[in-house]
Amino acid sequence: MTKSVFILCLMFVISCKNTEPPKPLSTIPSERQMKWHEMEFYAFVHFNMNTFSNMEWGLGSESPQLFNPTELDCRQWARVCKEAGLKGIIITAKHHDGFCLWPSVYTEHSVKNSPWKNGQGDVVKELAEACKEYGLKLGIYISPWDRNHADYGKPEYLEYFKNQLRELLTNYGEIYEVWFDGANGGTGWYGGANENRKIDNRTYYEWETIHKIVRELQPNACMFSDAGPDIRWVGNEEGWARETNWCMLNRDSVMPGNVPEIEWLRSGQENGSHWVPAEVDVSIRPGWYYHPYEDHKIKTLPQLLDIYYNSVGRNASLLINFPVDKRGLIHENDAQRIIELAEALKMDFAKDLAFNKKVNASETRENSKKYKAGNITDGNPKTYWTTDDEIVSASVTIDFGQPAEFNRILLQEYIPLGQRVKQFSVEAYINMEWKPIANQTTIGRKRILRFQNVTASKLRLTIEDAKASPVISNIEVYKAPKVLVAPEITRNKEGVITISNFDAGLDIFYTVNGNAPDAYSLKYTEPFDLQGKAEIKAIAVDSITGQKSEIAQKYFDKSAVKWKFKIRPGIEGNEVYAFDGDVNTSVKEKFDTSSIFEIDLGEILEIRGFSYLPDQERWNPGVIFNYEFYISLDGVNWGNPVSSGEFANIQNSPVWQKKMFEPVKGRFVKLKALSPAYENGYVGIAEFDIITR
Ligand code: FUL
Repeated sequence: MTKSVFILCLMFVISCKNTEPPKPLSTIPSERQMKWHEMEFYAFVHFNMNTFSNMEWGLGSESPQLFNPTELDCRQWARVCKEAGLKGIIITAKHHDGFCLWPSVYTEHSVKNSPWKNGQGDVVKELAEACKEYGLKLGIYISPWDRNHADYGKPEYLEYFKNQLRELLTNYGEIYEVWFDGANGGTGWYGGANENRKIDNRTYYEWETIHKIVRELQPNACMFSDAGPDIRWVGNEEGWARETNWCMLNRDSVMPGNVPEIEWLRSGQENGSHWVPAEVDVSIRPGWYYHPYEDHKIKTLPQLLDIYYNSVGRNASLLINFPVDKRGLIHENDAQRIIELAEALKMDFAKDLAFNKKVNASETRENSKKYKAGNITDGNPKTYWTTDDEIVSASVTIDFGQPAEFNRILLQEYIPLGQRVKQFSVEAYINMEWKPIANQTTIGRKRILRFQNVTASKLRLTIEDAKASPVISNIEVYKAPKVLVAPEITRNKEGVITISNFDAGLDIFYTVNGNAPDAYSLKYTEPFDLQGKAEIKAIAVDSITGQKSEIAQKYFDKSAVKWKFKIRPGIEGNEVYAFDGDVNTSVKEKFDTSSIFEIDLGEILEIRGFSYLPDQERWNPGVIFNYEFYISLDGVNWGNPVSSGEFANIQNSPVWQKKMFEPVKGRFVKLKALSPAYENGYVGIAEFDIITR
């Protein structure tokens, strides 16, 4: 044999060497979980009795007569979700108040006794059909806690609950997710008993039997709860998972409604016994259910983008909730916002700059082509790059061929073999030097890193540590456009103006004379002092593309620097909250026969109006309905009110209220509440301002 033939043979032998894949870790996803992972982003719909009683948690005593949507259209829900790229819809078939959206044969507390469609309707059925038509999957939320049922807390209720579950899992086709809420036990109507019923949430529900029913009737459905068994709650309802997020959990030490350590849910557990990945559930509005007074509180595009990157981008799935309104429709503003998000995401992930690019690895398993580095840029989720078993630290370098500008990196582990990476870093080759971009921990099914634009010819991913040989299936690199939303302008009590921007890579330009700003206006670099009246207008500008945001504008009267709020016993909050420029702080009190909020303006001014933003707190907002407004020169003699009446429709729309009157000179002002807007009986102020001449 000649030397060259020998070398060829040797190379052949080497390339034919053991190309066994790495052994899966002991905890890996099931097939049904793998299918669920692919869903990634899907919708929740909270629509039920609470929509009509204007509550978040109904008591169970509500009359079915209340349930009467005027234009219910599940096809509209499905259309919006489809357009937004969502893959499924989970419906609150029964919430804590016990009302059933389907005509269950086991209770009278359902749509069949409502005026809607003369009791002939079935919301679950209509949604199942709409989902089918639009190619979406259907999920079911059924609350274990039932504040309507007379037997809740007794074994009889369990039979009822199981029967209902069977109905839902038998009559509506394929169900992809069954959602078991952790909120459990407490006060309720309970068939008229009106009492507090405590249950032991570890034993009462006999979860094992319930799981069996689901497995038997819907073998492909994943079950969600605080403790899985298939999908876990992420430990908050704000829309984020931790950056370090493992799919594993010591499932047996958590029960629905009984979580010893919330961090286990937020980060998972590196050595958890079961595969129980996190689902991030969050509402597009503050509430889960529709309330007209939250029409102005739909999450902004920047907020939704953060939520997406902090969930899908952190190895979790995202369940975004639409509080369907009393008509039975996703409110047009919510629909518009979710489409905006879909469009922004489309642009963020428009062109993968790493696709099919050359990749080198510091190590490859058995030097085999099967596991070559190029597998991570081939767009095929089934191929991956991996190393020999004993190696837990290695790197891959992507060569763009020429300098490329980017600000997003998407990484994926091949999770059928388990989640492995514990620590990784990313560097960019800029001007012949490797510069660090990120130092991070877990990857999991999907990890997306966001950072300011860099221009580099190469990119290096180094797995610093892993539970076993790293198995990476995918790297994508993108240049997302800047998020051009109008900046936010605020002024604090001291008269300092801050203009803030969602995307740190943009410039802000502003004017203080009411003129429209452009790239030649004043450039905002830091907060500035502005004591007097001014109308500020600001825009965000992408200095590279020249693109501009919409104009933000805000009118300021005199600053509150000299103002003093009179704190009396009973008032919650501190003396600046009513004029600190922060809408999230407030002064408030429980309304008695009248409540007076008094401010010393520190100087005599000619006042011709005032503006009032009620307390914006979610749970117990202080909102004034009937009012009187007084002005005094000395704080002793007040005379008659200069303005009085009501803040019309403030219950439904607690936004800025403005009242104007004939100019009056004074130094002291008093906003007197004559009645609260809500039954909670609180009155208060988030922000207050005066309008001078
Ligand atoms: C919570 C429930 O108590 C809320 O009402 C809502 O359904 C949310 C998704 O889960 O635990």
